[in-house]
Amino acid sequence: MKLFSSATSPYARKVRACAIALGLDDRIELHQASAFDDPPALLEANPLGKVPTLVTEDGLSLFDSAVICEYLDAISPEIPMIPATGAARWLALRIQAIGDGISDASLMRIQLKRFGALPDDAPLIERQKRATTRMLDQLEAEPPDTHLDIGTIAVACALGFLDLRFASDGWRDGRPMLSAWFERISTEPALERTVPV
Ligand SMILES: N[C@@H](CCC(=O)N[C@@H](CS)C(=O)NCC(=O)O)C(=O)O
Repeated sequence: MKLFSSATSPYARKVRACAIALGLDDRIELHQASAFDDPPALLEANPLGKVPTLVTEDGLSLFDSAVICEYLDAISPEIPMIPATGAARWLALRIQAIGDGISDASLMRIQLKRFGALPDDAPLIERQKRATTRMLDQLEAEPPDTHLDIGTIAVACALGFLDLRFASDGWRDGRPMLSAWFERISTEPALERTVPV
């Protein structure tokens, strides 16, 4: 399988971490792609021009990160990252949406600033920041489980992205429970091996 990925994308990290946890990483060939450069091979696989994009061994291209993780889960004999049924499934998917939502808001902040040339206090940027703050506060009140699944991976990748791009926001400040959760989950090999640089 071929995975179009970038070293800093929290969504690509989510897929790579899932692949490691599912014992599939040695079947994946990583193709580093800078999405905004519109590399032709990426556009051919995914006209939306986004990473992550996976091309399966059958030549099917899959995106976005949630769909790719679901595919990897389906072809792996390991314990699933997405529980098949019941309350555990909806909880894991809900936590995934929380992690991806924080990543979406963070990415939007970057793009509005970089491409929209907006100042840090522009209303749309402030809105993304407020959404992130509220969700981080909710996670502090109710930290996720400490086992690895699609939800905990997504939240860990989102927090890692905050460390990379918004370290000065100090997301750990006043959030000891979430900080401790993050320290603990970050020792999982799937996350340790995919830390963004
Ligand atoms: N919802 C998508 C988001 C993917 C995404 O936005 N990736 C960014 C890189 S972090 C990208 O490729 N951006 C290029 C663009 O928006 O044109 C997913 O979960 O895979």
